[in-house]
Amino acid sequence: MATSSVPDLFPTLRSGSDRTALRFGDRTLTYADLASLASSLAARIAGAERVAVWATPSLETAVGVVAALLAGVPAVPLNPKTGERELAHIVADSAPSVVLTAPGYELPMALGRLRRIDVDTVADESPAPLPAEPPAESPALIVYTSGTTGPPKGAVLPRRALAATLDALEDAWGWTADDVLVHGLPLFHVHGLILGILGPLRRGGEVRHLGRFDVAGVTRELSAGATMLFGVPTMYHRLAEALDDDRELAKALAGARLLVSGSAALPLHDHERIAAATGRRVVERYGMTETLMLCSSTAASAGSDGESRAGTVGVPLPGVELRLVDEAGADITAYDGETIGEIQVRGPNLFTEYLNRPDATEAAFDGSWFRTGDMATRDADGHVRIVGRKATDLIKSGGYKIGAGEIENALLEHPGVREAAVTGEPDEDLGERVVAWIVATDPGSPPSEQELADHVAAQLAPHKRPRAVRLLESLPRNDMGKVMKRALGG
Ligand code: MCA
Ligand code: AMP
Repeated sequence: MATSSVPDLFPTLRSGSDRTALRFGDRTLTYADLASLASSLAARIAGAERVAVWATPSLETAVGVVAALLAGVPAVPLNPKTGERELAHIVADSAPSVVLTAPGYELPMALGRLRRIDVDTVADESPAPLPAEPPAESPALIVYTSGTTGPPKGAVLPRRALAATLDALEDAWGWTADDVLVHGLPLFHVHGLILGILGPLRRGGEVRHLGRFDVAGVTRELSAGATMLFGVPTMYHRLAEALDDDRELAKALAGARLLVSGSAALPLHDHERIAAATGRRVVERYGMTETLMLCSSTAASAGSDGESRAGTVGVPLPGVELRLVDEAGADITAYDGETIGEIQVRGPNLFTEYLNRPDATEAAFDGSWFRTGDMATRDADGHVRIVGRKATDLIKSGGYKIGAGEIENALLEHPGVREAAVTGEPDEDLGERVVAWIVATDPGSPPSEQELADHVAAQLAPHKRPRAVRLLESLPRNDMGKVMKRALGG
């Protein structure tokens, strides 16, 4: 066994335990299997500068990411639905030399020059030894996230940030090796990958991934021993909608130890419907790609006798320093539930930089404090209530962050578009939906809504496509020529 001077990110991997670690459909791996598979793969990719992971919701993605983490090679998870232009950007920016994928996928041209490794999920008879734990500050993952303008930026997340955030959640949620997590989140973002896969593995517990989210899958797994559910508000909204006529679902949710929502605000109405039908309060937590998890309500608030604090995201997690700052840059000291300021944070959970973007990294910080761009108040007992965002140019749809600027740029490349502005509009299911305001090159024959939606889906990603296109003769602009999005309802 290799010795290491740094505590292991996944201590249970060294134990050779035959407990189940991962379950995807009817395929499972024990900790011993996972250690064997991931250490063999780690040996194959050792020394690579970075690896891309074709992050389908599969066992192979989980094994590939764990292998990269064992090898100390930063992994770049890729959304398999990413369109041409966005994928080309991510690959050029992160410059991986290898791509890990489940077998059987035809990978897009943008990945054609990389060495392809099909991830094996049949455990080796004579596995390679587990490598020594890499340094805590070394980069573990590079996760791409949208800003208000320009293409997505790669947030470089060191190992210590992963460990810090997962251990803070252990405290807040009483998360143990006995927990069995069920989720159907995608595996190319922090929520589904770091919390949903690496979280259970760090605790030595089990994760069951549904492949894709559906109400029946949640019911089945929570009725068969799963103890926790992670989801975005759209998923809880769909569960709340189904609860009226689904007693099995109500029973399954009532039996869960913890139902956790995050990535966007869970509307009060859905909180209340779930509490009324199940006696369980959804625990809301707040985080960001760059900062990992920042705030959460505690497990104690989840039971039927738990105090109702719906509408807040709880209190800062252990190790997280949080302050509210007013427009003039001054610290807000009031805990009055009224005074609004920007949330700024620091702590061991933070990213180190945006890859290749020292300018953007510098702009993101106020001294040592990271500017989240989220606006909030604080109650007398420290509960944080998010009331909005500083930028109108960020849209959260179904838990995905979408920058208005990247969609505008893609739309402007379409020959039928002369001017474009993108806003978010309330949507009952997705929280917000993308709306495109277009001035056509030829107003007599504008491009169709479908054509523009397909264009954006092909260039960026299907979830970034406009859900509505509105034609205008001109965009409302101020004296400086800047589009007045508020006049468009954005
Ligand atoms: C899917 N579609 C969407 C979205 N999702 N359109 C807008 N917004 C979306 N969020 C599109 C698909 O491209 C597809 O279009 C059509 O809707 C139906 O696709 P389907 O796969 O059936 O979608 P769905 O099942 O209805 O998806 C809804 C979903 C999904 C399950 C809620 O959006 C989802 O998994 N969201 C999770 C996002 C997430 O993990 N965020 C974490 C990042 P077409 O037919 O044209 O292809 S935030 C984060 O990590 C921070 C740290 C945090 O705090 O958690
Ligand atoms: P992302 O950059 O995709 O990781 O998204 C991070 C953003 O999601 C945060 O800055 C918040 O605006 C939002 N967010 C995450 N969790 C919550 C929550 N529980 N309530 C409200 N907003 C949230």
